Amino acid sequence: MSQKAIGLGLLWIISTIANADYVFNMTPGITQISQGIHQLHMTIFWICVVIGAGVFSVMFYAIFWHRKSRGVTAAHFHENTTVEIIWTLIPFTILILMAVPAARLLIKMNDTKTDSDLSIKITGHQWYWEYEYLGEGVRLFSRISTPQDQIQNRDIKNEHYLREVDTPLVLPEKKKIRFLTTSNDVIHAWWMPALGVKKDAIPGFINEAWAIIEKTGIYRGQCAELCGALHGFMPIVIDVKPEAEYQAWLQSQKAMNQP
Ligand SMILES: [Cu+2]
Repeated sequence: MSQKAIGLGLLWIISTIANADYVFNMTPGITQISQGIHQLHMTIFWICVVIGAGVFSVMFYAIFWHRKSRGVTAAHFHENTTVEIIWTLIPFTILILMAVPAARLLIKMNDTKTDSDLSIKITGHQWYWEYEYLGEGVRLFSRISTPQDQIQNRDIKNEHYLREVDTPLVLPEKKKIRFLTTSNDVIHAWWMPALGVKKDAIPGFINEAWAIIEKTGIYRGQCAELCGALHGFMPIVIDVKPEAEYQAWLQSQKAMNQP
């Protein structure tokens, strides 16, 4: 083996190790629904892999094995009913098998009506978010907090560049939270990948989504509908707290709002 080949091999090994954390897949998230979406995504991905491998194997076998230089001549049959029935029934069965778990999950995702513990009204504005804790008299305005110097390349960008806000949406852990999204101007979309929630916020309409969050922590999302010049500058941050801490925070907010 030449020195160059060894060098390239070493370079490949080093770059592979360096990129070990570089993943392409979706994350499972922190709710049963987001994990369900992830599972469904993986199941359907593997079904596609098996179909792809099967179809390409047969295709390449046919191309190489039955090539002209081997003296193979084409068969002369047309309209074989048995084959046609088989190649209709197999995809049909696969589609039904995929549709059943997908429909089940969709129905679950849309069940915003039963037993919700609290409702948050989310209003999109050009270009910030407004959160109202319905029935609690608490309202927050959440704007991007990345300094202009970083955006204008005059300063070094921090870890959560463009994904940080002044006031995060505070949510309780293990409670059924109903989100009602709407907008004050143009169409926005409230997208929080960790919750498996992505809902359009449309002026004059109210869309619904829900989540029971299983894990405390800070999670980040973005506006996912092109909504004007600063569309990329209206991030979403949620701060998920244990129930008791959330209640204490809510009471402090209520106290602040009192005249
Ligand atoms: Cu927007």
